[in-house]
Amino acid sequence: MELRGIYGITSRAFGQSHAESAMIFLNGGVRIIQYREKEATFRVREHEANQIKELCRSYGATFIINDSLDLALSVGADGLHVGRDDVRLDVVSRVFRGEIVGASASNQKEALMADGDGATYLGVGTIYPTSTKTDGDIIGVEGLKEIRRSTGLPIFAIGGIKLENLKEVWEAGADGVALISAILGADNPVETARKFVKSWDDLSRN
Ligand code: TZP
Ligand code: MG
Repeated sequence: MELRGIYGITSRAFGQSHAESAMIFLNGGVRIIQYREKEATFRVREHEANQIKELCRSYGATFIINDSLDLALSVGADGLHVGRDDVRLDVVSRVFRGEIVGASASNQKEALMADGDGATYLGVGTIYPTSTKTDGDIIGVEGLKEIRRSTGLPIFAIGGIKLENLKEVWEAGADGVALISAILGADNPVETARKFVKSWDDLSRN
């Protein structure tokens, strides 16, 4: 599985359901999808995650679950993404058979710890202010560059990323970008997803 490019995170913040969010990303050419739901019951999340896993299978996309090791085990996800408030990476590596383990990092220390504890990629942010997550530190592209210098793991930059700042994030050394608002909140989300995929391909080729 190639850990680079556009990474779509499902969300109900812009009116779509999680399955609809996933379909938008997939139809727009995005091939890494994360299911992120912090409020619903386990059984509701299990149902939604299974739906999205099947969608990902039929598109040949990678399916990652946010936060919940139990959910990732239950549905057999390809990957799990954990942050500082979630299950520890050493526990994940003991019990999770999925090949992808993502960890959030907002500074060099967290990046180095995640690297040492077995993460296979990093979610690095919050890069720019965004309405979908307001509790994280804004680290800017300077913070991203510092983390880039400290690890060889694939880095997905996250937070406030738009078509207009994609080049800046690419130049700072990200391997990909994780997105909610710029795609799911766009007037034409599928078309916008396509633009992100193409823009990232163009940047990577040149
Ligand atoms: N972590 C940092 S920002 C964010 C998460 C989960 C939400 C995604 O940001 P955006 O600006 O909606 O793409
Ligand atoms: Mg989390």
